[in-house]
Parts: sequence; structure tokens; C-alpha cells
Amino acid sequence: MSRRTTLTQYLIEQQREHNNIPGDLRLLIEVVARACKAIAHHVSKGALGDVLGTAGSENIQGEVQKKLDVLSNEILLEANEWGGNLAAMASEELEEIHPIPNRYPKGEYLLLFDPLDGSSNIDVNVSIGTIFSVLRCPDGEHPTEQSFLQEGTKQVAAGYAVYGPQTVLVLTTGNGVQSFTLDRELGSWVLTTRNMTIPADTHEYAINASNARHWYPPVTRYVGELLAGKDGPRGADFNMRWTASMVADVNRILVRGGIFMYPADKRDPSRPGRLRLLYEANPMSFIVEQAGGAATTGTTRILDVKPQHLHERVAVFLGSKNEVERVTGYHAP
Ligand code: AFP
Repeated sequence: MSRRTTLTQYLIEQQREHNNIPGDLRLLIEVVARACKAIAHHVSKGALGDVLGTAGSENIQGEVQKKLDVLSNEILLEANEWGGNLAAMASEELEEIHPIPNRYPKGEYLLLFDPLDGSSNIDVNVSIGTIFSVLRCPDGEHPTEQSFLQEGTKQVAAGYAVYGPQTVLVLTTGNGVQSFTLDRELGSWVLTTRNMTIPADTHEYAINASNARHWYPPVTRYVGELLAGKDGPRGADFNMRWTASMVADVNRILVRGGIFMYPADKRDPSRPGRLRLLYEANPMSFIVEQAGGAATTGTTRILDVKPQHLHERVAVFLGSKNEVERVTGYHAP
């Protein structure tokens, strides 16, 4: 059997080759990966584990929290607060930043996460996942919300776990994108794909088409051309997928190409789409660009956006470079 590389071995190899994963960052990534294993364990229990259904509470977004949302958030907080490599954390499920308790040493990194993305799919057994992003803390041991408001280009690592038919962890530390599959017998994340690459062209798109009547003209034009198929201006037929789990849609795009869109629409001009910049769009955009894809708001490179608030939302067009550039071009004045 060929030698299998575990996540730990990969991270140590990267440190030796690129000197870009200091010990504290390696420990942080491994602790997050271990927390994702614990989340995967609870997710896979389903009805057997009393983890389905709602928790009877709402999060900062005003969304009803599922039991697994709350549990996943607690797992990530508890796993990461003692290690001594973090100054603070931020979560989709928490209104304020989560400082490291004084009983623990603090470190130089900030960890941001959506603990369970795609919650609406939990009770119907469709793939869900965890998304995380790592920044350096500019303010030593006294971080504030402002410490987190950094452009996506400042990320030092980003990744996601997909809890699906396989349990997969996809990671970038700035030298390409690697995919690890959970070997449940050994409890190890095993490197299964090196240097994932998104094809520049695609015939597959992902958007919630039920919002079509609310779209602005550039999106209406772009999707209309895809729907027109080979007799239309694109001269080809296109396929559509929408899982309502960003992690599942992005993972499909990393594996076989595609474009994912969650645009702003006319329903609320003050709300630029549904997805959150800091712990959904930024980590996914870092990963997509590292895999040769592109990610824009329709007008701006997502990783260049200067965040104003911890939970701010942003319009998202990401995936196969040539398609993202086309739909972004349609937004040009
Ligand atoms: P939930 O975590 O609340 O289910 O939201 C998932 C998500 O943020 C993202 O993962 C999906 O792509 C998107 O929302 C789905 O939104 P719609 O339900 O409007 O299609």
C-alpha cells in the first residue's frame, strides 16, 4: 500500500519546504481539524444522537439555531481556547468576539468560523460543513472587533470540512489547496488530493433560481444566457446545481469546476446578498483563488474588500475564472 500522508505530516512537510507554517499555526490547524472530527461524529449520528431539530434560540443573524449549530459552535470554542495560539475567536453564532479566557495563555492568531454551514439541510440529511479562517492579530493580547476587520488577503490559512458521503477537509495555507479524507478507523485526516485546481471554463452553475424575479440586470442577463443553451449566445448547454450548503457547492466546484453565485438583489438594497464576508466569503475566496479560480462581489475582488463590521454580508460570484470574469464584466458600468 502506498505511503499515506496525514494532515500532521503534510503540515510539517510544508513548514520544511516553505517555512510558512510556524508551530503555533500548525497546532491551530490541527486542533480545528480535530474539532471538525468531533462535529462529524455528532452529525453522523442524526436522529440517534438527539442532535436534530432546533435549539429553541436565535443567533445574531436572527436565524433559528439548530441543535447542531449550537453544539458545533461549542465544540470549536472549547477545542481552541486553551492552546495558547489564539488572541480571540469570532463565530457566526456569536454577536461579539470571543476573547480567550484569562486562565489560558494567548497567542498571535485570530480564528473565525461558521461552525455549521447549511443548517437548513441538517434534518434532511444533505451535506453540511464547517468553514474557518485564520488571521494574525494586530493588537497583541488585547483584540477587539476591529482586530478582525482585515481584508481577506491577510488570511494565513483557510479551510472547510464537508460532512457528506465522505468526511473531507480542504485546506490552504497559501501554497495551493489540499484535500484530506477522514479515515474513521484510524481517526486520521489522510491527504487524498494535492493541489486541487478549478478548470477555467465550466458548464455548471449554482444559484438559488427562486430569487430570479429579484435579481439585478447583470445577473438576469448572465443566467438568461446560460438558460438559452446551445441555441443562445453562449452556444452551449449548461447544468444547474444548488444544495443550499455553500461548502458542498464550493467543494463540487473545486473537484469539477463551476460557478457559485449569491448576488445582491432588489429585496433589500442595504443587504448585499446572504453570505458573510469574514467567515464564509473570505475563506472560500482564498481557497478558490489558490485553486486557480476567481472570486468577486460582482464589482470587486472579494479578498480586497475592507470589512466594516464583524457579521457583514457580501455578494459572491466565485469559481471557474472565465465565468466569474464574464459575469463580473456584465456588472461594469
Ligand atoms: P444556513 O446555514 O442558514 O442553512 O445558510 C446556508 C447558506 O449560508 C449557504 O451555505 C448557502 O449557500 C445559502 O445560505 C443558501 O441560501 P438559500 O437558502 O437562500 O438558498
